[in-house]
Amino acid sequence: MKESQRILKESGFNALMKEFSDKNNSWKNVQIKIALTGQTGVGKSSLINALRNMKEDDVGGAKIGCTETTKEPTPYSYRENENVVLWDLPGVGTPMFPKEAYLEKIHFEEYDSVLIVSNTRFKENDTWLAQQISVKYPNSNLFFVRTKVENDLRRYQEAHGRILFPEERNQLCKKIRDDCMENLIKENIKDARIFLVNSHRTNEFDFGKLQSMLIEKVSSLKRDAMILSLSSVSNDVVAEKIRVLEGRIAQVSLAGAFAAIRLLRKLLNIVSLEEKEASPSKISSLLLKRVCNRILININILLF
Ligand SMILES: Nc1nc2c(ncn2[C@@H]2O[C@H](COP(=O)(O)OP(=O)(O)OP(=O)(O)O)[C@@H](O)[C@H]2O)c(=O)[nH]1
Ligand SMILES: [Mg+2]
Repeated sequence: MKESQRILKESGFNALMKEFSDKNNSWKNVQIKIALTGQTGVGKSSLINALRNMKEDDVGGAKIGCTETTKEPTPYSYRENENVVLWDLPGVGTPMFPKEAYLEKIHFEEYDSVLIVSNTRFKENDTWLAQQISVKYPNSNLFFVRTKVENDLRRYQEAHGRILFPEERNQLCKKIRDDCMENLIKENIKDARIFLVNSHRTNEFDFGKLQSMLIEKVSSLKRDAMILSLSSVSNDVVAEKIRVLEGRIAQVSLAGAFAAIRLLRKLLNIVSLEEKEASPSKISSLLLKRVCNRILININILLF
């Protein structure tokens, strides 16, 4: 508050409004890079579209397909903030990105988080990459995403000729997660964070948890930037978004209050001029003056 008064006194109203605006928009300038890598066809691009709450055909949507589609690292920014970027990376061992050159070509130290994506248990190339990242970039936030989980459930249902009970469904998910975990532990990757998703339905399985985890792993300013950039596809994100926006109310109200004071003062000047002229509108001017003064007093009590 004192800072606001100082700026107002020293630099004027417009400078103060600019200060409010800069503070409120600072999150837009924070850069966040998230990498998605994995073998061809596992669903990297589909996951990117799901995280951005977009479809393939939307403007800027990632192309998906049955043939190898992601051949070059491709950035996809969030609609709400172009500084939060999901990078669609070709998998390890693709023709242009052989294993030997993979780490040289993709600079993992530049990313805030890395998602290794697979539609089955994690295979040799995935575990090799996870080991390399853990050793060479121990501060990186590594996540494992297991896609197309609903296919496993469907296959199970078909085999049993009936719909699964919710408990059976949960058990099957646990089995898939445990199976992935065991496989990673065998390759000496401990405490892996595994998320099961269906990129076509973001309200199922661990999609919301994945978003929350991505948010949690970035620093606090980046966290706000990311929350405000995310489309509200899950309840977890909606709750986070409300929390950040509530924190901004004070800032925005303060800007509004200063603007209101300025407006009321202008109005009072006009009213005072009218009073002097003894025009027919004098009575309404006096009334208006009283109202303006009362509002000004109230705002001043609130502010100072
Ligand atoms: N059922 C189901 N299908 C999915 C899911 N994710 C992706 N797919 C399908 O899997 C196929 C490949 O998806 P992409 O997103 O193009 O896979 P990718 O990893 O980007 O593939 P490349 O670009 O070739 O490396 C498409 O037909 C998608 O519709 C999912 O969660 N569930
Ligand atoms: Mg792709």
